[in-house]
Amino acid sequence: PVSSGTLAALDLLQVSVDGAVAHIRLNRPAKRNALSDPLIQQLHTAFVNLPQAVGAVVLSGEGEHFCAGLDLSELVERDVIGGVLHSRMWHAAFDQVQFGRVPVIAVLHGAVVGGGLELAAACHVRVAEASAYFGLPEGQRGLFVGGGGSARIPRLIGVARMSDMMLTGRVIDAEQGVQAGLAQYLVPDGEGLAHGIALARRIATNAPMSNFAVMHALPRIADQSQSEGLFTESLMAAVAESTPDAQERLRAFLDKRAGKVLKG
Ligand code: 1HE
Repeated sequence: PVSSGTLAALDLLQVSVDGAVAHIRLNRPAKRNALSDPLIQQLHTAFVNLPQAVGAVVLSGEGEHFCAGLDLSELVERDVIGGVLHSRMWHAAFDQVQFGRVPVIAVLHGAVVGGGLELAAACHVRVAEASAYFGLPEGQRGLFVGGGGSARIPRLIGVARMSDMMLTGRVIDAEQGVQAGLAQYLVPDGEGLAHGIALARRIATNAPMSNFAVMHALPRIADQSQSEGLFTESLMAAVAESTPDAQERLRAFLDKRAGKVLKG
């Protein structure tokens, strides 16, 4: 665990750094890691203050569930402008997750619902333990998504699947979630963290420019027309391949000092 500084002061998160991997854990288990305003602000703070040595982050939840979504106890007194600003605060925080400096791997177990699924959708890779389940109970609660879910979740699973989840309250289990594209890895209960950390270690060995391109260029290219996307791709490719890092990695392969691409 980090012992001093900005990250150590965050009481609703547990942050530890081991070499190139930071582990950020939602730490409000008594409330099922419900996302209160202070927790959203602490997530924002944590992601903008990652130590320079960190090359990837693992995000998980303490207790029985990843995250129960919006803290419903805070909603009762909010007026319209308060609601807009609240949603924009979530957007600012989750933007730091998706468009920050390093890739984020979410490790999911138990409830991944409402705003919890919105948070997971802002991450770059999702690992689901068998216990994980996904739901969007906003319809049931008289709400709409406000944490970026309407922009991010259809990009993972399509508008039809998200509409079904919101309209019918359908809950999707871990296996169905992986099939639908909500998560990329399905692992037995208790193995998610080790799996997520192993992925993060591997991701952190990539060239920083390649990781940056995947995080920042890929989703934007997907939003562009084919013609604009191909042009952006060429620019990004030229930037990446002309870094000293890329040059050295290419030389290493040609000198037979680098690993081959092997299956398994
Ligand atoms: C909460 C919250 C919460 C639990 N806000 N306090 N999200 C939801 O609609 C999900 C609501 N929560 C649940 O359905 C269940 O709590 C769970 C399935 C997640 C977990 O069940 P369980 O049996 O393990 O826990 P519990 O007994 O229901 O809850 C334990 C405590 O956490 C209890 O408080 P206590 O003081 O009585 O001990 C719960 O009230 C509290 N708790 N979830 C506040 N969400 C930007 S827009 C996003 C919109 C949304 O996210 S809508 C979806 C909201």
